[in-house]
Amino acid sequence: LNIEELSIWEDAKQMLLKAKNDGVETAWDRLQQQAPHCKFGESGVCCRICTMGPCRVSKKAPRGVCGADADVIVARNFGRFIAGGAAGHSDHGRDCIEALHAVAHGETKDYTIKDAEKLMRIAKEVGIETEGREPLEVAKDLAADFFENYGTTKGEVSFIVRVPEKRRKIWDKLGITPRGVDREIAEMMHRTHMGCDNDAANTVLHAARTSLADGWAGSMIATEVSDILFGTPTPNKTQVNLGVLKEDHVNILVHGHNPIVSEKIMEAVNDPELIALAKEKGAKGINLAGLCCTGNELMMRHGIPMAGNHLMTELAIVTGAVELIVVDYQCIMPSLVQVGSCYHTKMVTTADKARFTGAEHIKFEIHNGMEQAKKVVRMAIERFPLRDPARVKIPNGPVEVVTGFSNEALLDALGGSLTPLIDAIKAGKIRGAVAIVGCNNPKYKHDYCNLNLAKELIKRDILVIVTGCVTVAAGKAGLLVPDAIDQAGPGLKEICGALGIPPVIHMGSCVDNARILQLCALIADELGVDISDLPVAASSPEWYSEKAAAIGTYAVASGIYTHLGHPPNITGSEVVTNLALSGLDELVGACFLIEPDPFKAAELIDERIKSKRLALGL
Ligand code: BF8
Ligand code: SF4
Repeated sequence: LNIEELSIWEDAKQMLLKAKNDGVETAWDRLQQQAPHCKFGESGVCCRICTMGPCRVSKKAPRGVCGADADVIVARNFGRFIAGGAAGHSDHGRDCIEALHAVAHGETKDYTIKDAEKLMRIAKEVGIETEGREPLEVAKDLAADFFENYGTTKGEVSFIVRVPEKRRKIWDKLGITPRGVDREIAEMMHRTHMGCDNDAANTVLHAARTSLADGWAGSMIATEVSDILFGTPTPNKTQVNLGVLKEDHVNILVHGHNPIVSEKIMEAVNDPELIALAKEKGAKGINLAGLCCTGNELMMRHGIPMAGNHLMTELAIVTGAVELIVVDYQCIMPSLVQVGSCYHTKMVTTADKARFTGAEHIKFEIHNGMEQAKKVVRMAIERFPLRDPARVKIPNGPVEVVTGFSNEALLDALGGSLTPLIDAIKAGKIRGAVAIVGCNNPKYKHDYCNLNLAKELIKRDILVIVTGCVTVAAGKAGLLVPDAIDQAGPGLKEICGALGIPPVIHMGSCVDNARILQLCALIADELGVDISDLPVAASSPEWYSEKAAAIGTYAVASGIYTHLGHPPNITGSEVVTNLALSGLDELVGACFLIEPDPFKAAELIDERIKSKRLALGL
């Protein structure tokens, strides 16, 4: 492996070299062992849905034992892929509702309502009586309403009220209005049982419906409830990259997705008794840093620094300076246990649904979050004396970022209404907006596409919004500060300069892509058009996960043209591939663009934005 080719970042390269010298295996090594990948799997034509198979279809054997052809097999695999992603985001949302429910019913002292104004506003929005009522009473009803979003009888999800009229009509006509999160996911599992939905296009439409239940319910509920419980983000400054780790401190990393765990860890590291204990053990203090989406959650709300994104998670441990990594669920490489065991790093799991062999399990529940968090922090402190200073290397030079742009904060920055933003779009100073979201994937040079796409777009006066792992890429390159306007085109520079905001705006974690959906809907409503009429796009250049595919699919089904660096495993079916790349455009007003080169992708996205502006008469 040529380390220079693996990542664009200095901190990553230094740690890749250290990993090599320390004999630590990383995702890049294992990718090499796995290559070349199975072509049947890659094109989606391997079916393992029943024991008459497994079947892998080809020109020579075009149908599985049951008679399913490539189209049916690919569509079923894709449908289940989307269901997996939607389940991840949405089950995270459910855990947030459980916390809200427990708070409302007085079942926990560990969590509270931090943003009562938002609680009342959201409750009112979904039709709950708020006049003259106590916040906790309203919270009971809101939790109950949100729980119902997961069921089967509601008919449509609560946040359907946010969907522009024209979009709702399109969904109704196609029969893809999401009815309930669990219902759509379960129905996808049913449809893809042998002998059920054997029409590829029909299965793909249900995949769209399932993803919409994620975007407009599961993820949206996760975001809104997290704001209610932990505070709605407002702009704040912090730092990113491995340089945020501190040589003379106890270093704790939070990794995963749900702020229910990471918020308590954050409180525990500020506990005076624990800080005193850390000092007793010879450390100057306790340093907390985030990884991946739970890192995004803490960064957005509290300015906790971010150590890295998906491909930095193993490398953060390779610094040898991490006492403990505490995780909840999703995107946590099982390899972290092994990497940790090469140093003194302890891995702690907190959710019964995400245990890792070899890690210590400290179960977090709504009623004991604080107690458990203190246990975890104490455990980290106890490990500080075990650190081998000779094996510690922390890359220096963390980079400043500005974060915290919830829609509420963005509106504030705009002076209370969307008008200045819309005027800037109309005047062509901001030509459009693109959300660059999602992951890393070792099949790409780490963050090369994420970063270059962002840079290319802002040069073209296109506002960029980032979430998830792309946040760290943009942050490390210095794009998340107001000064980055110097890298933007003249129009974007003028507007962002006047507002004092960066040309690349951080909106949070992956469930927070729901904030972007809402923003698009607000702009569409303001203009009296559909979301698909807006000069906007989405992109996930280096995506890897089922969740990212669900996000891409709900973006398209919501009318947002979506770029991916590589296709999902669908290329074995002409029907499914054609639907994704063009057919969906006729049905939902948007489709996917597949382009691995970020410069070409920027050009193609720009073309689309141009055509949308033209159609709007701009
Ligand atoms: O939900 S961006 S690698 S951490 S899947 Fe995972 Fe991808 Fe990162 Fe968050 Ni999102
Ligand atoms: Fe083979 Fe059909 Fe069974 Fe799939 S469902 S494994 S194609 S027989």
